[in-house]
Amino acid sequence: MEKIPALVLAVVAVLGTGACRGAPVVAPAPMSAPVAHRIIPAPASIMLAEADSFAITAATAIRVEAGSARVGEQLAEMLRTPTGFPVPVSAAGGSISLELTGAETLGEEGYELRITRDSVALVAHRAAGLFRGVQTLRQMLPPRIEAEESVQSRLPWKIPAGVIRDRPRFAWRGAMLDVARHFFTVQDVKQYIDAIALYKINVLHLHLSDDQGWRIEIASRPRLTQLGGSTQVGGGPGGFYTQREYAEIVRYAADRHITVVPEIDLPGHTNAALVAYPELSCGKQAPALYTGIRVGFSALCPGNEETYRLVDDVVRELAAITPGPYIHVGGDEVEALTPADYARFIERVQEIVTRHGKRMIGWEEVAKGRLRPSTIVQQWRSDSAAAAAVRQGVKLILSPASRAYLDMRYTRGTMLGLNWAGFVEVRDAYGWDPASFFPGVTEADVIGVEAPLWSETVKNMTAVQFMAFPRLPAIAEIGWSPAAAKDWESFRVRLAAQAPRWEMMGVNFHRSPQIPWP
Ligand code: NGO
Repeated sequence: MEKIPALVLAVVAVLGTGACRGAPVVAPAPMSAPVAHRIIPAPASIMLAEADSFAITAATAIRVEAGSARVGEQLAEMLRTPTGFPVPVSAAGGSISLELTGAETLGEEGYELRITRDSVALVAHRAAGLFRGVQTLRQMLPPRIEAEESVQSRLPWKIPAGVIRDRPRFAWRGAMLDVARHFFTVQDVKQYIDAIALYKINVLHLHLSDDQGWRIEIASRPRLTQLGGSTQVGGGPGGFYTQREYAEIVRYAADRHITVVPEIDLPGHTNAALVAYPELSCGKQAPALYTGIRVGFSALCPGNEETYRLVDDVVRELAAITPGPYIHVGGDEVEALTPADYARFIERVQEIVTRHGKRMIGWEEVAKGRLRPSTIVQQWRSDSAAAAAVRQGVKLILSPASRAYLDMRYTRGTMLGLNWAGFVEVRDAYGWDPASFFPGVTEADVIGVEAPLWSETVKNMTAVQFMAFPRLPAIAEIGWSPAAAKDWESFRVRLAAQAPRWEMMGVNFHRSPQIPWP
């Protein structure tokens, strides 16, 4: 702020439109909405002087230092194509600077943006913070910044002057993609990573195995993918990632400061594994490949030592190709085992994951076992399970199906998806708070939120996008923005402003009647 005393800073509170809460909504035309009304998730603090602005021109250059060079290059790439400007990146100088001189209090992902008529200074403590700040800049530029060819003639490229200070409320803001029910290619997953990065999502959870398919190569157990990867829901050809392809996804995500969390669902949801290794089922009968969408019928036999040798092989290989600290072991919906057998199984798997140097994550059912304090429980269905996990002293990821499941249908009128947890319109996805949603669960118990996209009915990327947009940005804001900045009237206007951007990006979305689309 020091550098722009001459500016009369208009305080554009993100809460600003809240006054009309409950009243009939007279929404401003989103395209003419102030820039503050375009940013999702809402920054922690934003002061803009809309009358003054920084313009990107043919002379714009980006100044970086060693630790900010990659993000500087990413920003330059974002600007070059649509503007047609050269946008050089160097240590020598430039009107846009990316610095890692930010205070430690900005944390891993916080950043500050100081924008004057002459310069843009983006400051963070870590490169991830710079990357998040670039997403804010991206949203402050006109939607045609997303164009895939030069639209230079349509100047100007302006960013309003002001100061933004921002950092996330929760450390975990995840998106889960089920690549087991329907398989998605490496290219598909990269496309999803690009779309979620725009909303400052920092975890991609890949659901890599289920009854219908095993999707990750395990070199010591080739039959898992040879047999278990050969089909999907509806009987299509399925598919799997080689370890090299998986590493490519991990690298692509890391480049966007997104951690990949691989999930192998155990001991249930294992029909595909049992097709490959029938001796691991208690009945020792080889099941047939499964292409339906029932759940709960399959389980690895917990009394068979061979089961733990398979789990060890899988976890060892997965740990070796996963730089992130977590391995998700599922644990949901096991109807075929006694509670005692289930609990013992989970505790042994927890030891295996720990031995391979990773932290275990499991769906809420795993809290029936005795958990290490480092284990993380992912709530999805019940509130009592969440409270039970908290009593064990573990932290929670919240994915309440009635709010955060991106595979639920929006309304009776939208046909794609399931509705066992009800219909989830945008306002439902937005209208809850992690610190007060469950009795016995406080903000300190929660490490964050995650939006799972299960793919029983979701067959291609057009469908993935339709289910994720606009609900994923709602979950992203719940995870990032301070509780005090949460405001439906403000959010729906900012959401409407995403439409031209998504159209430019080729991202399909649900035109919810709750949103004043342009
Ligand atoms: C449940 C189930 C999944 C389904 C999903 C569909 C969990 C954790 N287990 O969520 O197997 O695909 O619902 O919404």
